[in-house]
Formats: sequence, structure tokens, C-alpha cells
Amino acid sequence: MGRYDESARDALAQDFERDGFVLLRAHFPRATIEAWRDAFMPLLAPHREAADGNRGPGRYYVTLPFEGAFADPSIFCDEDIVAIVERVAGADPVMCQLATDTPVRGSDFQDWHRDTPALFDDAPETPSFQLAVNFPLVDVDDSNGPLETTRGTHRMSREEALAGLADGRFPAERVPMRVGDVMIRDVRGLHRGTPNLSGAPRPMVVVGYSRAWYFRPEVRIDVPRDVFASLPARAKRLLRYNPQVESTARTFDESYRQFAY
Ligand SMILES: O=C(O)CCC(=O)C(=O)O
Repeated sequence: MGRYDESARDALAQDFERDGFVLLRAHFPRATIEAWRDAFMPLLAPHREAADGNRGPGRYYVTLPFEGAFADPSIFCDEDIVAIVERVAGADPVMCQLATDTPVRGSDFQDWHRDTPALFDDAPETPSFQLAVNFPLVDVDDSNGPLETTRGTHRMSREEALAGLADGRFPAERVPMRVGDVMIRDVRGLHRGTPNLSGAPRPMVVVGYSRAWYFRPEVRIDVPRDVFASLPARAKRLLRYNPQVESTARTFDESYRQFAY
């Protein structure tokens, strides 16, 4: 069913085309996301013990195991989200990434960046091909590292986007979010993480969706065979490029290191 009818989805897709992102406020049930938070916190601990961040000081990228609360098709197959993804990135998309970005106290401003280079050199204005669906596992405000982004920088070169940020055409915009809110963004939009000044981690889930024909070797979702077998057809189709495994690894080798363009 979803919360939005076809014309509302069309309007959200138009907003996305203009701005490079769209926000669905209070979209997921708070209790569902709190269950994700409770399952996530123990996964962050070994990363914090091992190093002071794998995305710069005090900032952790942690892949989620595709099991339990995290393998919930009501989240990654959400009808409104997939409908908007299909409108802006074409039919039959692929889900390629399920992870988290978590700044803790001691994190700093990231450099302004995009998460992927242009698809073709010297042709930055192509339609969207890689989307991130972000949702926080805690409420996010100025105290704990809100994402800072820009509007309308997703279909231009990095240089033009940076120039527009500098001269005020594309002003920086902080995005406070509450548990349940969802952001769908073109990963080419110029953005950065900001410092988490609070004593508690600020996990933000990132679910990656690509165009039907686009393959990203730097990320993957290991899908346990029994979990795959239990999923609805739509979910199986979204996950079609991912490896199926007997069971998920306890610790994932975070080999996705080149993330800023
Ligand atoms: O976590 C955030 O707020 C932003 C993280 C980010 O943009 C990145 O690591 O690429």
C-alpha cells in the first residue's frame, strides 16, 4: 500500500530531480528503528576498540549483517521508497549496500564530497544511477552530527558544485532527522558529515540502490540462503546481484574505503 499515492510519489520524484534528495518524515515506525538501534550498538563496539575510525577520526562505516532485524523487507522493500527510487533511477533497481555511518565524540567535519564520480568523464549531468536511502537510528540534531548537504548539486561537476557552495548559489543545509525519518538522495549531491559533540553514537543507515545495470564492486550484501528463501519475490529481485552464503560473517572486512569524490 504505502503512505503516498501515485501523484504524491510523482511530486516527491520531481522534488528529488530538482534538489538531489527528498525527505519522507515519520516514515518508518519508531519501534522498528529502535530494534535496529539495539541490534546495531553491539556491532559498533568492536570497531571502536580496533581503531579510532575507518572514515576519519571518530567516524565509523560498519556493514550490517543481512539477518534478523536488518533483513526486514518492510524496510528495504518499502513500497513508497522503491516507487520513488524507480521513478528517478529506472525500473527494476538493485539493492547493493546495507551499512551504517556513525560519528562519535571526537569526529570532525568531513571534507565536502560526493560518494561517487560521474558515470562518464566530462558528462556530469546524467540522470541518477546510484541512490542512498538514509535513516538515523537515533534522533539527530545540531548536537550529534547532522548530515550537511546542498540542493541541486547532483548533476554537475564537483568543481561547479564547490564553486556554487563558495559563492552562495548552493548554500550548506543541515538536515536534522528524527527516528523514522528517511532521506533518499543521489550520492552525487555535495555533502559532508559534521562533528558529533554528544556522548552517544549517531548511527545513520545507508541502503544503496543502483540502476538495473549498474554494479558496484566495492560494496555487497552477503545474503544467507535461508534468509533469501524466506523473502518475498520483490525482495529477492532487489538482491539479485548479491552473493548468497551459508551464514553472515561476524566481522565484515570493510574494504569500501574510497568513498569521497
Ligand atoms: O554520516 C554522515 O553524516 C555523512 C557520512 C558521509 O557522507 C560519508 O562518510 O561519506
